[in-house]
Amino acid sequence: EGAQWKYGETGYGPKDWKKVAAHCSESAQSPINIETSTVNKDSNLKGLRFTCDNKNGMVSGVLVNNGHAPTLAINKPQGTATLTGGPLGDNVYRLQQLHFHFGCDDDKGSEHTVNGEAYFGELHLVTYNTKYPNFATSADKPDGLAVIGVFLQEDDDAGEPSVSLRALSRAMSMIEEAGAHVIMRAFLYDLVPQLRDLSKTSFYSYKGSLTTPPCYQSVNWIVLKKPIAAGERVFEAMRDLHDHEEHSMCNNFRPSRPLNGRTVSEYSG
Ligand code: 1SD
Ligand code: ZN
Repeated sequence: EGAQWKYGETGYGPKDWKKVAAHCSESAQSPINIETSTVNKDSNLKGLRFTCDNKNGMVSGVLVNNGHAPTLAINKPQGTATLTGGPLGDNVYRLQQLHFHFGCDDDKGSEHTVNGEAYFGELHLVTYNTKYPNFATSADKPDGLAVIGVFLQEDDDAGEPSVSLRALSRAMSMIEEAGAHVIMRAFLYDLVPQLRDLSKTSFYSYKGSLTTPPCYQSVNWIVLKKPIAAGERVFEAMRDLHDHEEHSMCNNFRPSRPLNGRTVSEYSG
């Protein structure tokens, strides 16, 4: 077995991920800092379409502590969602899983930053291109994945946390140890209200990578401008999660990678 990658400065932290996965040192990596003054306001860019199989965007699956992030692996036969349009053109992407990155402190935790500012956390909705047979075969293809990133902000500014986010954070108390899992469901339209009408939602998009090893450069990133509300209890539940070394999982974000000439486009909904 190879070395276990991790977050932080010691051991196989982000600076050493290239020793674990060579792709991590390539030039179109994620996350990035989004400088709003230099984004390409692309008037030809169309809105996205997000369609859920079930009413209210109900999904069910297994919430897993994989040691890196609390991840809801969606049981797709019971209903999932598709994403198309915008920078994805006619390709149809299917939702595979969602997971959270978050900070130990309230002033950092998101992977993407905007004008150098981090949010407390970032939700990732991971979708794969249905022109490939499944997630695993699409994960290393240049057009293989699309990930919707949604910032988490403290409730004072953004409202109350959703019922679904509170339910997810309560379920996290049942999976504090790495390897633990619990079956649960969530309502995507409640978790991220913008998903109800994604075609009217403003976002940034660019071509990048998985933010964790193996760092494949296969991701069409779609970062929503408007955050969702979280709260102190949500943050605390996340911070009680443990990694493989039984440390707190918090600060499970990769520092920004250089843009290296890539274009970030902006869609204003
Ligand atoms: O960090 C996740 C990783 O856990 C896994 O879910 C991967 C997809 O195989 O995606 C990355 S990320 O780029 O969505 N952060
Ligand atoms: Zn992620």
